[in-house]
Amino acid sequence: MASGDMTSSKENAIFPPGEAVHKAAYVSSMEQYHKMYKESVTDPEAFWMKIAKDFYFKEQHSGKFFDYNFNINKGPIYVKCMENASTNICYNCLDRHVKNGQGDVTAFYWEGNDPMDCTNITYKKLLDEVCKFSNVLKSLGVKKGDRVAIYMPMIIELVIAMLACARIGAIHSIVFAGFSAESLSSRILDAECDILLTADGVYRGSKLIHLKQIADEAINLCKDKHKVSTCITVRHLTDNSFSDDVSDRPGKRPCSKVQVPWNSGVDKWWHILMEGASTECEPEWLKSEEPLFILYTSGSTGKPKGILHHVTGYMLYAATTHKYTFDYHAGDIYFCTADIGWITGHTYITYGPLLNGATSVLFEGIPLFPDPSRYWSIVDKYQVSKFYTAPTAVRSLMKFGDDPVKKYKRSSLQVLGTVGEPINPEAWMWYHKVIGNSNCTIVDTFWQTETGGHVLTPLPGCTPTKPGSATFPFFGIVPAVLSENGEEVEGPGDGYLVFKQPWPGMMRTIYGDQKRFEGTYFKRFPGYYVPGDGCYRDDDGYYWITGRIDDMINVSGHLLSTAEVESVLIEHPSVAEAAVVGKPHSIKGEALYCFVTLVDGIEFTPELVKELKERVRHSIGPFCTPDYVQYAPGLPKTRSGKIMRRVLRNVARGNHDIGDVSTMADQSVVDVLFTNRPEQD
Ligand code: 6R9
Repeated sequence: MASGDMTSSKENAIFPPGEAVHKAAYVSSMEQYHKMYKESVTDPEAFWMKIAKDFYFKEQHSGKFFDYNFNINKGPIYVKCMENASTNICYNCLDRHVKNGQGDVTAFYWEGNDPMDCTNITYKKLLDEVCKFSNVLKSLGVKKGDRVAIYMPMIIELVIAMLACARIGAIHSIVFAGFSAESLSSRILDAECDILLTADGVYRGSKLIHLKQIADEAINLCKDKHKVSTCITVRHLTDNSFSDDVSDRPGKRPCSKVQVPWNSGVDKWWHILMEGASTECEPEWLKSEEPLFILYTSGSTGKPKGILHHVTGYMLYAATTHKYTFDYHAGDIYFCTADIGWITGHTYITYGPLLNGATSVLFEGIPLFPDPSRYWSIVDKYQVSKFYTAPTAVRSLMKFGDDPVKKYKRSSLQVLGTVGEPINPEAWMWYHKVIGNSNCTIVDTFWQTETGGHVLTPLPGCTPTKPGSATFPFFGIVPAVLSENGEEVEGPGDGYLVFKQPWPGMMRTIYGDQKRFEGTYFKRFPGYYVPGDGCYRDDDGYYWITGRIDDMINVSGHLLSTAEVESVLIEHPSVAEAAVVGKPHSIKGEALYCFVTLVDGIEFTPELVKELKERVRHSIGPFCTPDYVQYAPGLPKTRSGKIMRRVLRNVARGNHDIGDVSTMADQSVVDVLFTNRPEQD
């Protein structure tokens, strides 16, 4: 774990909140933050019930706000919040605003990969489309509690699909459309999804991705264990299903760019199913503690974990964090660059913004296409005031210098958010000075798929920020720093970040695996939720995340387990053993560095390296292609046979100071590894 020394030099710089956001902020002083925070943790019921008043509940809540057990020694872990109320999150995202006269407000400006390709959709129109698709799902037999797999690009139909599931009480399981067929199939299998939603294809930059083909492959891979009965495909590259008016989308590509394989028993076109579907659909009223969605995240054993979120707690938390962290007001234009396939997209593209009646930009493309000024052209085009991206994107743009940024004014910007990994102070400063013209507040938001929403974050109207620190806890969050033996560190110091009491948006379990849920998050330190990150608290009480404490690697903001990648490498017939570590990378944060021991008699060749890289890329997804594959005649191991990844991390970095190796069985393997290092950047 990193020590306090590492962060102390950065602590000197403190930035006040940006003027513009401070002036009209919901929370404009630290006194106010402290007051609200105090109530949120000492009387959560009073705090959250005031917020719950803005939402529609079919059955009102009575009794305790929270019922929970965080101590594994006292019985099963559980969290219940407003348990006996009933509601529907889709109703709260759409119907509520339409009934309040906000039907004509734009919910999304959709900006295609091609800069000429754009459209928008109002709350009313979105509600109509969602009701239609809800009816389509119902007509296919989908009912409350059924799991629906979604493998779609960043198009409005993706939002429609997830809200339609939520409306009828089906559980959506969205799989990021950059995952391979194998990854998709294992997720379909784990949740036993009968229905899969996809699109014909999508362009990412100039690259065409045949989503339907990948979806077919996935269905085929699971067919012996589980049959997907229906696959619904959006005709995205050929036509638009919610508008007949082509002038809506001036840059629309001509038809028939993609050949779509078709299996008549299983496949259905989205636009055909939608024809004539009714725009009326009564929502399914769900109890607070009924499931809303599953989202898979990497687990340190290699098998992804299906994080399960329930309706009411997630709803309150998504809305409240979005409102306060971005200080969202009516009239703001909000743009989150994440993909809906990740938790950031679930909470801060779909649910949070819609619950707050916001107007957002939904962007299909990538930051470097057609050139590195794309984000800023979008910011100016829609006059974006609140912008949310990842450190990896900031770093990849930084490489091109200031000119692409300065081509645009960006004068509408007020809040700049970051998420996914620790942001290095250099990138923070560039984000602040160059992108934000030194006028914006940077909100470095620390959270996880499991937490549902932000848990450590500045509030943009009041928190003085320090580059690289996620600052202070959000309302309702009680963090602590624990030492190796589980004692709470008082005052400044470093250790394990933990949370002491529940908050509404936290996960409820791992789908189908309560034991793993308890083992992963509650076993190491009984009585605490353990997110798996190290942290340092400085003299002023600021929190600094120092990185993962397990064997997880963060590549461009995507968490991967070493075991997941190792198991793919080991499947290759030439590989006897594999060990994977992260190596710092100037843009991705960390790059995958793989060590492979080969089966006797096999030669280590450039072709084999290529094959192994391709294998990982193919079986997990292109975003996690290894940067390095190194031949390892032997791996450093403890006497009990555990691979010493700490030593391998030093080899990857070329750092000969490998520390204490007294537990290593055979120290000579390390010298060999240092001489075998492949060419580095
Ligand atoms: C939202 C999201 C969660 C892990 C988390 C941590 C890292 C996320 C961070 C951050 C430092 C931040 N992480 N935000 N580390 N500063 N602002 O990314 O969810 O994909 O589940 O990843 O990402 O390690 O534990 P998820």
